[in-house]
Amino acid sequence: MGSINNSIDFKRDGDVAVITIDNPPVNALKHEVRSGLVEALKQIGDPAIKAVVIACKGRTFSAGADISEFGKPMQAPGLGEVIKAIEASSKPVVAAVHGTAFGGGLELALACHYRVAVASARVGLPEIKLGILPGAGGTQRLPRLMGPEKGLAAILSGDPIPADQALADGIIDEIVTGDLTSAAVAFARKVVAENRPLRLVRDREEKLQAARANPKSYEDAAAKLTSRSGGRRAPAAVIESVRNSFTLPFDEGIAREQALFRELVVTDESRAQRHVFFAEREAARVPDMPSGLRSLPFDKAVVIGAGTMGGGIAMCFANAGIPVTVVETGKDALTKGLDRVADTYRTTIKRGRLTQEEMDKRMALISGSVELEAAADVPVVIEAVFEEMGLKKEVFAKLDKVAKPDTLLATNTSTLDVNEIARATARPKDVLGTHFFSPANVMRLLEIVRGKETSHHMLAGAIALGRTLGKVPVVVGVCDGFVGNRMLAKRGVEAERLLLEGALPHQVDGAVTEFGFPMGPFAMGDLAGLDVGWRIRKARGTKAEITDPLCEAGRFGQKTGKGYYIYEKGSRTPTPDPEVEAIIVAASKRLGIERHPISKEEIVERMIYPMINEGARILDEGIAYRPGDIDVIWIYGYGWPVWRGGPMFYGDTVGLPHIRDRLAIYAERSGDKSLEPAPLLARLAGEGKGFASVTAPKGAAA
Ligand code: T1G
Ligand code: NAD
Repeated sequence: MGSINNSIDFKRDGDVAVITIDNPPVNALKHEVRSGLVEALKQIGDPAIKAVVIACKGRTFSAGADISEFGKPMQAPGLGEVIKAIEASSKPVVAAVHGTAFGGGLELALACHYRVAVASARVGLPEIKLGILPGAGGTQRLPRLMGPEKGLAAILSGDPIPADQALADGIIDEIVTGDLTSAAVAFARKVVAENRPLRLVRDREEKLQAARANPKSYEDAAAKLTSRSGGRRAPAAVIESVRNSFTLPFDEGIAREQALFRELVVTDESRAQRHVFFAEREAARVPDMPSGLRSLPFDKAVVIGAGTMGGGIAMCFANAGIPVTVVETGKDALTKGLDRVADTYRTTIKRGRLTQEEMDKRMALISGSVELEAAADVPVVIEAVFEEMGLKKEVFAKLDKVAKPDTLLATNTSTLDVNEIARATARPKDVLGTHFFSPANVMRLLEIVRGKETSHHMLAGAIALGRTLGKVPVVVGVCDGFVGNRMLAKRGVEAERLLLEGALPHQVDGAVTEFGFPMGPFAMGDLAGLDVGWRIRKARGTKAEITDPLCEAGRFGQKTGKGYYIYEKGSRTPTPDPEVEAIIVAASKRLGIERHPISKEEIVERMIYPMINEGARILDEGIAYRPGDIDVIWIYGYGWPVWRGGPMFYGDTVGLPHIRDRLAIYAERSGDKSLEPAPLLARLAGEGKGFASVTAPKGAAA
């Protein structure tokens, strides 16, 4: 409880006023905080007060505007008024920064005359990650400290800037040690004692001169930085607004920034990215999970199998500083697997994203073995051997004998029944799926597959492990392909149907990448390896009219240099291959299908709507708790464009009645009953509702 209101406290430390924000967990600048700040600043007129410090309680300086207030009528005072009140001060105002001063939080600090920070602090303007731009002066003040080009890069990436870098860039004036507020008060007293100038950032023009002298350099930098922004509105608005910082008078720049902010905050793009922000945090919540569960100490690990996935998973542990042992069938396979890991690190070094010293440190954390006994004394084992049920059950039965009690036993299977694998042990409560995505050391998603017997203790452990490895954990139930691959399979069937009817891989991939995916279904198939699906189909006795002949011809994708596309040696660039076109045309002929042109719009509908439909079934079956979980899975596991919010959010944006009607047409045309609108989708469409109205059933177990 502050002296001004619940969120704002005003204290005197001698001749320095200390205004403290206290709105846990991240001091978001909600209405009460803003009005409290304006009230507090009214009190600094007291002649006994020589300077002011603005600080925050808890784990961080303000992380910005309260995102949950967006889309609602904004209550006055706005952040702009708070900033005006700070800039109107005739006494030095010092911001005391710790944790993450993000968005409006940094803009508040930039309105102060000086900023001091602890060494662990980070600052940034991440608004672009919410489909907006800084709306409280960030695009006008940050370029005045860093210069327009550096400022532009910082705002377009939205990434955090560590304190030492912020000091070098002139954002922070001093890095302090000891108690932050006391150090800030001392700094403020020094400013008064040394009669330092009260320069507002708004009046700082020196860093703008270079851009004014050579605006082309800015335009070139802007073009380079947004070469892959795919027509999204926010990046273009940021470029315009930062340009205004050195081409318009300050107040005009501010007015235009606010206008752009108002335009963007109501776009589907921003609504989508705000949805993802909260959905990502919600996704790790398991409705029936008791609180206060004891977590597992993940201080070492074992990975079984050093193939495409095993190697990547081992890198996740090493990247998190956790020693890991990789177990393989024999020395050759082990050496091959560890060599591939080293190659991957070397590629990262070549790209300038890792130092040799860092690589050496991580490789030193990865050891190899051909003995499963290596798993005798570790808190977690992740199995990533071939996708064959018999083999996996054999491995888990052996693990059951070797591993100590309370070991998290996880399988990386992408499709198999986790309950059946668990039953190969006497401790099914300790077994679950940890479904990583290829390349495992890059993709951030971790589908945690909860088995019927899986204990809350192990579930909580797996979620915590996911976070430790820098992943976005989402808990799902057991079914064929879980959530992501189950929906992907629907897209795969329709993608092959499109090829048979008249499209070619590059046309389908072109439409899907234009929609916003980094790559289309066929290039993605080539990356993951067409043989994975082929092994599964052979095991099940099902077939694919086009992909099977490709695999029989040894075209497994990038790993064999040929798949749906052909790849030059050492290149990952897909090139259309007339041989593939011939195989496709032959398949259409074999099946008596008349090939015809298919529009981009139809391709996109048939790539997306069947997945949304399957998502509705997944929700109905309780395999996913919330529509947002499905969206997070697709954004972090399958490259769904974040500014479209994920398949379920996108479905609501398009409107479920339209999707229902289109699906009915495609089902009719193809005779494929699985394309008929799912009961949940049809019901919501009929009721004029969206998936957003679907919430996690209380106490639900996936
Ligand atoms: N508004 C509302 N709630 C927020 C929030 C925010 N800005 N930031 C975090 N939360 C909630 C979050 O939902 C979660 O809630 C809890 O706080 C802990 O967060 C004018 C307009 C600061 C790095 O984009 O990046 O300013 O799930 O789990 O991992 O120009 O939160 O517990 O119920 O993420 O330690 C710009 C967003 C806003 C920063 C902390 N600011 N936040 O990470 O905890 S736009 C941002 C973060 C703006 C101005 C514009 C991270 C964090 P719950 P958490 P964390
Ligand atoms: P892979 O063929 O590249 O590697 C499998 C490795 O397991 C091989 O190196 C093999 O020698 C080793 N192995 C086999 N039996 C073993 C045993 N008894 N003990 C130790 N090692 C053994 O396969 P992958 O693509 O890495 O797939 C591994 C698992 O991950 C599968 O279950 C697959 O479904 C799943 N998965 C694959 C992907 C993908 O995109 N490739 C994505 C997610 C999940």
